[in-house]
Amino acid sequence: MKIIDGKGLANQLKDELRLETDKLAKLGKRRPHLAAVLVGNNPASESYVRNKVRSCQQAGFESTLIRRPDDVAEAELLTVIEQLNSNNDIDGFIVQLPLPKHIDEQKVLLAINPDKDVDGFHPMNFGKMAQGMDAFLPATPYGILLMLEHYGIETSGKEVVVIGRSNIVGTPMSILLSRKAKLGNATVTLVHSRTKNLKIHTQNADIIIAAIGIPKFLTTNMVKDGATIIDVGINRVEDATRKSGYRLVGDVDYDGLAPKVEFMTPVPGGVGPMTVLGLMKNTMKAYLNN
Ligand code: BQF
Repeated sequence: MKIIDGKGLANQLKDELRLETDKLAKLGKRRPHLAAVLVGNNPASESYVRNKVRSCQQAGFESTLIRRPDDVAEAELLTVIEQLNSNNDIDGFIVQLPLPKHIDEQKVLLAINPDKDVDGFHPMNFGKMAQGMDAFLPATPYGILLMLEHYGIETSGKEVVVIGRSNIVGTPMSILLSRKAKLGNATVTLVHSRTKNLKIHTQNADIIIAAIGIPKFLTTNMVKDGATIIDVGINRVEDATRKSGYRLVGDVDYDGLAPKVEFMTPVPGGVGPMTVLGLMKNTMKAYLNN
């Protein structure tokens, strides 16, 4: 089994961004600038936003973190978004998800200027993506495409099974891989919680992208020899032996599958770092579009 080193690849690609931004700075130009809006203090969200701020430093970007309390009014959050939309110093921004239940997530995403929507969650970007137009790709599918490309994993004509149909991973991933494009041309099956006999589909797959959010959901008996496994799951499970009190477990039984598959992403250090890298690439794209 070959490990797909997402962390190493993300670091390499961030170093390449750094060379680009240092060159811009030497020419007297400003650096790309990403802003993040964090509502409340959910520990997982805190850690994701920290990763993004640190990645900005690595890539030589400016970053700004805007915090609001858990009980922020929806109207105030929309005002923050309006200010970011019209602030010419900000190339792109994200609103860290999930949001508290009293806030309408769709309303918030629709308020983001699509030209600054570096998460690619606005329906304008989603629609453009689905039609093969130039757009900000959602960060996780984008990062996965870059991994497949860098490891020379062919998708054309392959059977791909995507497990999970979320707006931010499963659905866009299935669209991108089925498109007529260099990193596409696959025969894609999207399976989900209502799929009958899911194993029938996964056993036939050359590439499986697991994004269902259930620890170790994909087991050895569900996979054919020599398949490629992309594990999007980041599940926190209790672990008293860690000082944090938890560890991260993917959607895949990594140890069981290791002897059987050709390529696999680890958790942590696989898709997660490439997701953040996708966001950095989108921010650079927003900067260059201005
Ligand atoms: C790693 C995310 C679910 C819901 C909202 C590196 C990240 C995670 C893991 C990270 C994620 C997941 C992010 C690792 C951002 C990926 O080493 O394995 C980085 O920061 N992510 C997010 O912003 O929102 C989420 C998952």
